[in-house]
Amino acid sequence: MDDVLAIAEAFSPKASAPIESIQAYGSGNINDTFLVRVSETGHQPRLFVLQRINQKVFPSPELIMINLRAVTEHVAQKQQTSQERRWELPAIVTTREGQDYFIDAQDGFWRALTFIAGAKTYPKVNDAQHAREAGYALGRFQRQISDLSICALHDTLPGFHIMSHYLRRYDEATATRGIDSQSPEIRYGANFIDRRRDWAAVLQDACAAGQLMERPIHGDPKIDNIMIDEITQQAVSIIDLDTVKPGLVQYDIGDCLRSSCNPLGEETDAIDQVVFEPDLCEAILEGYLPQVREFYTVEDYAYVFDAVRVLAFEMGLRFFTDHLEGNVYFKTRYPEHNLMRALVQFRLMESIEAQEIQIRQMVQALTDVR
Ligand code: GN1
Ligand code: MG
Repeated sequence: MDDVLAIAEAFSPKASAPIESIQAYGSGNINDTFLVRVSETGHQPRLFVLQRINQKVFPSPELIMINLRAVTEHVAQKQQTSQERRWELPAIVTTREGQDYFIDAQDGFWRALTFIAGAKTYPKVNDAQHAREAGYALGRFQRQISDLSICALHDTLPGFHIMSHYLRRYDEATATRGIDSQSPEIRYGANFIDRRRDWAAVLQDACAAGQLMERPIHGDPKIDNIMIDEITQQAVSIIDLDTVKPGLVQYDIGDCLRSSCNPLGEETDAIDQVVFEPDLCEAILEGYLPQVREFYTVEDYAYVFDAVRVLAFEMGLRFFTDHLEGNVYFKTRYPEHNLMRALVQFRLMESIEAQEIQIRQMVQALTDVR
């Protein structure tokens, strides 16, 4: 932690304010995150979140910071009336020199963000109320950035959510390792992918055909990136804004649904019990759809079902490929961790597919009454 202490000091407000503590924080799969507590004489300690950006994943992390500035300034400009419910996005904490980031002696890329007090995130959904709040938070965020020009945003992660890109990587990984000699789980996964690969680019195809359009999106609105107020139990923030960039709103609602309608969460090893829970889906859409009605088109609604199906597939494919590649992208706690995560997403996808008619009807019904 000694190195981290020196870096935290670069972001702490005054040279005289001692750092009280630094602890590892959160459960992100990509970056390293710490919570830093700074003493303030006569006041409560000040907290901020310190992160080292994973440069194997994000090749140009300075673009993340440019986007973050554009987004937070855009949102801050908008009027907030006093009777509105609490809602705050993480803001950049600059270094003592006024910079948005700090590069250490090993070329590590660090940045700091404000801490959202009195609220927490959950790795899986608790109940329908939690799901409704997750939907609300995503919808509210998308609405707030919907009038930000996509030209103002850099592509922080080329190929993100693009299925042809993930399938190419998968093909390369299988060409290197071969599948036939592998375990039954791997052969099952490979079969699963083969049966769906021709359909996988459905969202990108709809975009190329002019049915869907790129807008600013969050990119990673899984359930544990939604912060819930500890007292009111309402969503007060959506965090992890590294993947805010031009994309399809379907990636966002698909990711929100696939991560929030799986009550066992994406880290479970009870694969056979994984289901996509329709009541949670309904609650999310009830929270989400009223927020996005200003900019949603008829086609946007029509692709909500494909969105959730694709995002479960995308995540399964990415975890599976990472397992084949030797766990080079997502953090893992044991060698088969990514394989397990992939099987959870594949099982979830089967449950989604089995409920296609009901989910489509649900979206339709909630669209009719909006
Ligand atoms: C990664 O870092 P984290 O945990 O917020 C990943 C997302 C996945 C998620 C699955 C940049 O997000 O796309 O949905 O893991 N982020 C990136 O848990 O690849
Ligand atoms: Mg993330």
